[in-house]
Amino acid sequence: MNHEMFENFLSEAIPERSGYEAPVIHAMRYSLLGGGKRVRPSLMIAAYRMFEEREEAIYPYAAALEMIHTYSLIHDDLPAMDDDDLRRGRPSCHIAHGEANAILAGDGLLNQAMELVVAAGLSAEEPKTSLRAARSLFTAAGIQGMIGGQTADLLFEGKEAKENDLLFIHQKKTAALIRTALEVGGILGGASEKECETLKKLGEVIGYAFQLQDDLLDVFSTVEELGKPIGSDKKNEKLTFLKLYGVEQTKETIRDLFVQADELVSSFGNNEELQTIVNEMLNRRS
Ligand code: GRG
Repeated sequence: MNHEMFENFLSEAIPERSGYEAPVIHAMRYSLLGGGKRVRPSLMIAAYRMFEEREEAIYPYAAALEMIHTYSLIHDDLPAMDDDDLRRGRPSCHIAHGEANAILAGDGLLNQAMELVVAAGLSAEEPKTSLRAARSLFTAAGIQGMIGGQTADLLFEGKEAKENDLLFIHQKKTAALIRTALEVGGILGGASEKECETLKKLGEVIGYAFQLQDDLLDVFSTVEELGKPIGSDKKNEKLTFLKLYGVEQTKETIRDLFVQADELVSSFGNNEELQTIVNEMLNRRS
């Protein structure tokens, strides 16, 4: 992915305004443009580029996904949820812009994501393909995906639970957006049904690994490296794989998932960009 072009696209998708809506726009831009690894757009674009050369066509979808992800981080940091003061190396949105603006900024980002995807569909040559991509994206973000997972995550705070409960939370809260990133890249690139299924499976595998790493980083990383508070899971009595199974098993499971991911990526030709991103993700330190 061309990072500079994508950052420009994101910035232009939410231009600064000086009118009455300025406070919410400042808050949206503050969170969206203030750092972030851009893992999900990178995955979407890399999946797309296995089938299509020019990446700009998929920017509206990649930007929409990053907006949805950013809104979830803003809302997750609110006092009513995880109550975290630091995000992407800076004060969380509600600390910098106030709680009301942070709620609105999250809502605004979700809405802007919809506007981008609808506009892209209207000018597409094959609107049905755009609708399939839109359905994947918004289902992943909704009650069957990220919102459902976040609800379960809150439900299990401080509670005993089984592996299946944990799997539900990880698949929905974290893996759903990663899975749709790859699926949308495949759908819009023109991948076959079978290839889309493989991409979805890959998304589940790396989404799970990504969450297990997040558990480890929350304990063993530093605030400087992560750009967000460490020990947040313990503070909120979160149910995590690490808590259930310990460090060694968590690391071993990540290694197993890595092998599975490698096999799935290798089933595609022209997969260098995707391979690089998956490797970077699975070796991440922040
Ligand atoms: C509030 C609807 C709603 C959902 C919140 C994002 C989320 C769901 C919770 C945040 C806590 C958490 C551990 C989520 C798992 C997903 C995850 C690892 C998010 C962080 O993603 P990165 O590392 O962040 O890609 P950057 O800042 O690099 O974009």
